[in-house]
Amino acid sequence: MKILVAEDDATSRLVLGATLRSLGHDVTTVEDGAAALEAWRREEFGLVISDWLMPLLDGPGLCRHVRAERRPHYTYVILLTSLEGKGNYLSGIEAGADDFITKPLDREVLAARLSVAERIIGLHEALRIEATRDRLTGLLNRGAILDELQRELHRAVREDGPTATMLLDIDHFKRVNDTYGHLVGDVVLREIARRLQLTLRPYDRVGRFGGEEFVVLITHGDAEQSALIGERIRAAVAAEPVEVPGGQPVSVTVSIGVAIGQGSPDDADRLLAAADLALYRAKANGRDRVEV
Ligand code: GH3
Ligand code: MG
Ligand code: MG
Ligand code: MG
Ligand code: MG
Repeated sequence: MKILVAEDDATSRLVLGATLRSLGHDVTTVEDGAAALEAWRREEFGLVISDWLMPLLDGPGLCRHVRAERRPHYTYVILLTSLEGKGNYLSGIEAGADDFITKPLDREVLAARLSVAERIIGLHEALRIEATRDRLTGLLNRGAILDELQRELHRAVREDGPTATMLLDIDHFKRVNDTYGHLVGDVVLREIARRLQLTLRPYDRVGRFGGEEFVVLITHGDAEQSALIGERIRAAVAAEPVEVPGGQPVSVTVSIGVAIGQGSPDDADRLLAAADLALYRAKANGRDRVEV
């Protein structure tokens, strides 16, 4: 596990860090809650182990920040304490802590607590993947790709650069279903999804928007580059018919509409509408083509 340790006492910090490493974990240590918060914002930590009393930001304070800032992954928080008493326990729970470890540390107890943490983090991750994936294609589902679009717009505003949104729609897909049946239609959808992923760069995002429509987000994409990527996708789909187990190969094409966004994080709806309009033009101009 990637573990972040916040502890102001140098000796305790060293001992805890060494113990966690000896248990096979990837550990980052910091001296205060404020430094921990900074590190947590920068990197993805599954588990935070924090001392209670620290000078700038204490354990419960750190915990409150972690709970307030929505991140896609869950952060399991364990508070370290030598403090006794119900009041502290309750205020730790109220701050959002998942568990507590009392000092002095016991290696076996620590290992046992970590196995609970691992189980909860694993469950959360499995749920998150389940909730963001499209079952048929394995791509991001509609909700997840819209979340990604929002994130991408914030990034574009921060970096003052362009970002492109692409809508793809399979041409005459109803015919595929009508001619070969729904199951073959599903095979085609899966294969198109696979070709999309193969064609895109690792940092571009692709999701199934619904039915036989897909969304592609081109990070830093300007008009020229996006037209190029769109054309690459179009060609990758049209190049070879889709192999179908026990049946004839099926030829399909896609139409693609591209819209370039810049400026506002509130642009998601406008961008999608513009991409939809471009897609409509691609259909009207004969399908199997890209319009920006
Ligand atoms: P156009 O070129 O204008 O896009 O024509 P089209 O036939 O693709 O358009 P239309 O929207 O009329 O048809 C979309 C079809 O996609 C209809 C629907 O049955 C099919 N479809 C949607 N989701 C699925 C799915 O999950 N599996 C299968 N096999 N077909 C699906
Ligand atoms: Mg985190
Ligand atoms: Mg302390
Ligand atoms: Mg459609
Ligand atoms: Mg279609």
